[in-house]
Amino acid sequence: MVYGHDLSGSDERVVEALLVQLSGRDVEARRPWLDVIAVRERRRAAIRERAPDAVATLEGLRRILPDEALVFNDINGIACWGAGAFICRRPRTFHYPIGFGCLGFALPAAIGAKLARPDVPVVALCGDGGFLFSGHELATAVQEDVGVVAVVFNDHAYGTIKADQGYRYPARSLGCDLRSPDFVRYAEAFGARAWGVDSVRKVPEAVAAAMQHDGPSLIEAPCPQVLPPWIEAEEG
Ligand SMILES: Cc1ncc(C[n+]2csc(CCOP(=O)(O)OP(=O)(O)O)c2C)c(N)n1
Ligand SMILES: [Mg+2]
Repeated sequence: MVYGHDLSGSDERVVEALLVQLSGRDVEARRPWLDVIAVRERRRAAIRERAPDAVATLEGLRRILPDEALVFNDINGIACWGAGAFICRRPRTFHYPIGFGCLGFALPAAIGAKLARPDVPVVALCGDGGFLFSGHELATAVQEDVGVVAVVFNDHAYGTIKADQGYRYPARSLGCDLRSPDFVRYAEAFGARAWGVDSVRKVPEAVAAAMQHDGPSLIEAPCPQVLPPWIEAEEG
């Protein structure tokens, strides 16, 4: 492990050779960059305390996705931690609609990206609420045979909003519970391959399996509701 990155085989030998070359040099000159790495590690550790399932899922995805894979996010209880916890190794590989935070972004954006870069895996990370803003674009993906992988994290709610409301107005929430459709059957109705897993932590292996096939896939997983990061930003 080097700075939290999983290295194996030849990667590890390269790092060992680099460390030999660096020994005795003035590493202080590199301090600002090392500080950035340390800050990122501390931030991920703090996020792990708040949202352990999210960090485990994002780390698992990082392990199974090649560095050049493209990840598209809606705002949901897993993906909203990605800006702090997902390890990016290539520019423009992690897409998160910060600012407008527009739900429904992830799947259509992923379809467009896969059309532009058919050579790399493309994954959309959606919540059950956000997926219903644009999930019908599975029709486009099937029609054009676009091999995106859509993940639906299902907590049967606008869960981050529900947790936010519960925090500000204890024991009260309004308009947040959702009666989700059966997302597997929904996707299959469009002609996509779809299946469910019984734990959010099984999402990475399911995404790895989906990447072995052509055409669009959907994976549905249960997920916990946690206070979203913007609460900390306001309170903190
Ligand atoms: C177009 C749009 N409408 C409303 C919102 C406000 N909003 C932010 S997160 C969220 C809940 C999303 O629910 P879901 O996709 O199920 O993810 P969860 O929070 O449950 O993990 C909502 C409604 C938004 N960001 N964008
Ligand atoms: Mg939800």
